[in-house]
Amino acid sequence: MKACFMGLGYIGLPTAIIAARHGIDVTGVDINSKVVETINRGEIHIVEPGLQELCNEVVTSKKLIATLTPEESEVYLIVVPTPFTGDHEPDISYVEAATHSVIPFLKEGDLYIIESTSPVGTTEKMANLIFSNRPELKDKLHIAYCPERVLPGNVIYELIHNDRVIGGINEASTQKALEFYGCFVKGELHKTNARTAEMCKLTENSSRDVQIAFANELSLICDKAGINVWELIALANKHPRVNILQPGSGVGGHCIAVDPYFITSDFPMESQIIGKAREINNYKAFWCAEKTQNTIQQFEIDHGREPIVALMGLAFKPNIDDLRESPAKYIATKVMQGHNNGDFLIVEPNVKEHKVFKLTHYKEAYEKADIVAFLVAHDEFKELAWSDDKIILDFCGIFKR
Ligand code: SAJ
Repeated sequence: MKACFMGLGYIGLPTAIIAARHGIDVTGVDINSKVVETINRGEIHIVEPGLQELCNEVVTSKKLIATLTPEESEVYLIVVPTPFTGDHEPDISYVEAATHSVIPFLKEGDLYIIESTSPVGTTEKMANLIFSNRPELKDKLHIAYCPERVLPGNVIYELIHNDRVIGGINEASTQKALEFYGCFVKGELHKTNARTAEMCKLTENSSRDVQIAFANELSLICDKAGINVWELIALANKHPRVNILQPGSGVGGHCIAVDPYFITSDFPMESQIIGKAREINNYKAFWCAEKTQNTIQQFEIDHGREPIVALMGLAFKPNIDDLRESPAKYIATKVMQGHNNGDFLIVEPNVKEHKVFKLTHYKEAYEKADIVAFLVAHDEFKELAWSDDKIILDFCGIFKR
């Protein structure tokens, strides 16, 4: 079987590699020539444990070949980004562009799958685009939507073992896509229609966003009420049917902080909780920045000098090097505005160098600082001992005090 993967990013590349390892002849297409060259050397341009070795293996055996343009195949997968515009409207132009470029290659019996997170109705829209360009293929193609749900850092395992939701534009399409994923997925494959599969992906990430917003809202209430939110949540979670997540410095990354907008932009009146959760999680980062700034001002009043401030963590979540859409990075930038760079010790143990932030080792920063703001709950930070001599702003539960 020949498959053409459009997009070799955080999801497209690992999926292409796993498919190739399971005997499929994969053409991997990316618009970035550097990405194509890197992969064809058997190397990878993303950080994902274990992937480098597998890439080298499938490139050496010629099961995966990266190119800049698609090639005739039996299966076409669209795995490109779907960002949002400044108004929080989904931007499906990459999906459209990738679809346009495979249209000339499509033939009777082929399977076209979208994996990119997409607003409800995108698969039907792309089907119409294909058939308006190739009317002779109407009812002769299989078209389906199948979202990925892997967690960065554990992608290889989850790609194979997670259950998948597969929704075709008709029963035959669903069945054909199911057979394709059956080649390399060991998790269960659940059949539905394309619209439900699209909404399912948006629902999963919105559900997590809403649950985190609940924890973040509690943290704001507890701060005012003089209650330790970590103790409160641990106690509430002793109830057999309560399972509250952890508050933090906001919600980041390219998925949970983005996908809910794909619902709120199409269903603004109906998506009240989903919309409010986005606001709360965004506000939490703003609140952490303000709290840090106020603490700095108070220190100056109390001590008649500027404090040394340690900002602990820049990544969008614990124990990764990914700074995309990171609330910690936003907080650091906002807090440092109008200040001398030298007053701040910026820490990110998972990154060696940063072009904007001068990084300091976490132990040195913690030791030297008058004020310490924990922005990300990296494992390293949990080894530090509580110090009564410092002002500690524990936004993500390092000491849970
Ligand atoms: N966070 C909290 N408190 C928590 C849990 C998370 O503040 O209790 C924050 C994190 O610090 C981070 C953000 O939420 O800023 C998102 O992190 P995450 O670990 O919840 O999720 P992602 O963005 O790495 O991956 C999610 C996953 N989706 C769900 O768990 C429903 C993953 O399975 C998806 O494949 C991925 O989005 C995606 O690509 O859509």
